[in-house]
Amino acid sequence: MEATLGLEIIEVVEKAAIASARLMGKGDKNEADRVAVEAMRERMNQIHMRGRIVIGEGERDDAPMLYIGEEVGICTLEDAKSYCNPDELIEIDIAVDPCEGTNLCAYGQPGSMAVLAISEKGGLFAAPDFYMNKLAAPPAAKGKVDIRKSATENLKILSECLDRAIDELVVVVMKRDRHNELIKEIREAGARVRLISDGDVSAAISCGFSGTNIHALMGIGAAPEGVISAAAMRCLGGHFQGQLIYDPAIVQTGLIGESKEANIERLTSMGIHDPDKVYEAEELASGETVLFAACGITSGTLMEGVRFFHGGARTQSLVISNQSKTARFVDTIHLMDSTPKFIQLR
Ligand code: VTB
Repeated sequence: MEATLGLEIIEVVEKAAIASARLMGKGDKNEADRVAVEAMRERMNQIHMRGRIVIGEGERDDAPMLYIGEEVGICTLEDAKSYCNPDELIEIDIAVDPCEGTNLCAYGQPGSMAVLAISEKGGLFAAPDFYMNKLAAPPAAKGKVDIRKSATENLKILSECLDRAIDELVVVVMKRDRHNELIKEIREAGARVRLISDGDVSAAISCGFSGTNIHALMGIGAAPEGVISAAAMRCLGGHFQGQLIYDPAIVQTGLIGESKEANIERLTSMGIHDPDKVYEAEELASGETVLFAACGITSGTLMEGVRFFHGGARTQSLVISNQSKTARFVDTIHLMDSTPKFIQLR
């Protein structure tokens, strides 16, 4: 899968990032998202693959493109057998977030990116559109920290695993009222908190790399993006756990339906019989082959954002594979004018 898709998926996230970046700072998050979706889908449909969106822009009725269940790729066409080779006809599942951190992009803030994860059919958990409590930590703490433990306990474990004092640790938390207690606890335990307004995928994955000065992500974000983060963290050998949040009182938004009971019913109808289950990275991204790709829209901890120049743009992407055990940072210059231009190296 990596051999056939590796390079192509870089272009998929690059195209989405460039499209969104043109709207960076324009204050319109819906438009920044819409153009990313369109660009991502267009490039995906040029790939010789048989893909199905398992995490996307929502259900078919409210998302016209990259909706859950949409088939993408040339080999999904009826006569595909005549021009796609057997490898390309293998069904694959795709999780996408064409503009993760739409607000960040719309307001020119750091950390938005175009992102996707791919696995063989059934290899990615089709997370419902709920919230998820998340815990991400570096590989050294994998399996040692635990989302069922308190933040205080986890920080002690983290400090031992990373051989640092607690006050040398940085925990990323999204700035939301629902996290007020958590933030207080982390500070009281002695660690430092980096509050972000949006974009917990980038924060989770940053825990997988040393040198980012991010040692944990804690708190509640969206569940579908949790699967994408888990895919990357599984490849990187980092720690990632997620637990669905279905009680509207906990997230303090009406976005997940009016009552806890109705939400449990919805989860049951989707085949989730233990709504309190703690999912490990290996369960959220269980496939034998897992590929992750991201491209910076605005600059963040891991990647530079899109930089436009006269006649082109420069992007930085990250492709992670559990098969080749690689994390590749790809620096690309896109020449969009018909007349080639002098390329500036740095
Ligand atoms: C967003 C977004 C995050 O979670 O905030 C969302 O920025 C859900 O939280 O990156 P709210 O509804 O409170 O905004 C993420 O999308 C991803 O988990």
